[in-house]
Amino acid sequence: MFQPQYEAMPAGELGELQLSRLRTVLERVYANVGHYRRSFHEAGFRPDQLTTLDDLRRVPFTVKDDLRRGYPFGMFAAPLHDIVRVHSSSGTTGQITVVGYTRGDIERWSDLMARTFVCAGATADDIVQVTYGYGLFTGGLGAHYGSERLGAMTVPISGGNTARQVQVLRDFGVTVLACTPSYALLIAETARELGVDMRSLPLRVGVFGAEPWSEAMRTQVEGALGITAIDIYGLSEVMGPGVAAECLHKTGLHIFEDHFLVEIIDPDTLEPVAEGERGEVVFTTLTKEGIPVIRYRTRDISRIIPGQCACGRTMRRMERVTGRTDDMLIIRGVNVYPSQIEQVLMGVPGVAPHYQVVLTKRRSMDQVEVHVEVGPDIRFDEIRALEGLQKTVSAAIASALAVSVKVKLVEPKSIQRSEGKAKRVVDLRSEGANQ
Ligand code: DLL
Repeated sequence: MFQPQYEAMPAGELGELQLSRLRTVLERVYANVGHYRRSFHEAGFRPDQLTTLDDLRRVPFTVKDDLRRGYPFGMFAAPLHDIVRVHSSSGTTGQITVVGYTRGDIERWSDLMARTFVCAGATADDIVQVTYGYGLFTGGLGAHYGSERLGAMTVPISGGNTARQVQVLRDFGVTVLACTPSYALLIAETARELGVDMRSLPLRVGVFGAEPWSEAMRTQVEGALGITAIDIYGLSEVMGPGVAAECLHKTGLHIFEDHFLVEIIDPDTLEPVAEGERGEVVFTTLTKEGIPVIRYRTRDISRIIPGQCACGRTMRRMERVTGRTDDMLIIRGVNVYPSQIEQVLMGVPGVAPHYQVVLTKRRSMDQVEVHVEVGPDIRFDEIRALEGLQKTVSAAIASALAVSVKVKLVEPKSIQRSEGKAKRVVDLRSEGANQ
């Protein structure tokens, strides 16, 4: 553990720490952020009325639109003079939102990312290749500061130029790779083409996150690179990476609860779900100064895994995030996440782990088509083999997800590879695809 005094804190002590930190952060936003002052007033709540953690339920939720309305700096709780860094969310679902960090925030973030690396088994003796993008995205610099805080040799290569990534992995004897899981697959594919046997290199661990990925994808990447792949989670509004991470037991992601208070709610009723049930993850930051968020609705779906982890960390674990409420497809009444489709595809021999879910509209009805690449062993001109494979994929999806979708096999390499977050859903419903 990197900070055992916190990571293995008894639950009672953790609760006390959270309560005192919660009071401080509520006072901070009440005093400094117009949005919170107004929303607390409307709810008839004052920070000095907080006596238990449950009292937080009297405070309204914060949503992405609240942050957008404050664009760029309106939600900051510290004077701009004290802000030493800004990042922003990726903006894939609308206008970007800006987050600001004080010097203290950067310190704590570095610690939490060092914790993340230690969760993955990394030490100061490791060589860490940071392939998350550097820039406004939190992945690159977040991982960079954490790796340096750990004392590891840090290679700040950022994303892109995949052949160069392979060369550096090999020549520098890199032992830890930090990137998105989909980019890890592209690195594996590129290494194969370059004749580099990744499995014979010193690379040992992957610290992968920033997008949903399935357990089957983990097996693929681990096999292709000859590593242990660890899932790490975070979001820029809450801090960036370093909010939760798997340890080597790989039984859920430890939430760093001394800094983030977690709630799981039913996204329709907004009430807490029963313990261990799945729902939308809501975070309150307990120690951030630049832009604390109170009851922030992430739109990510997960659940708290009951029980203790064998690693000795007492921080509770969340299940891997299967998807976001806004990525959820409703196919003839059945809720489906792209990552569930991924899980099925990866279990079918003959298809490659590259896919996209394409949405179109026909006579005002939504159509869902899964495009998946055939693997290198299947000849694309063998009609019969393709027909058989298509039937197998369709049947596997129908049996696993209880809904049938149209499957289209596409040629190897025809699905665009990503150097960051993969685009799994292509929505053509409002384009010329309407028929
Ligand atoms: O993706 C921060 C990050 C960087 C996390 C590097 C991990 C590693 P955003 O760009 O704001 O921040 O996107 C946050 O990405 O709400 C989830 O929907 C998704 N996400 C992040 N990590 C995971 C994960 C970064 N391990 C959004 N599994 C979040 C599934 C993830 N989804």
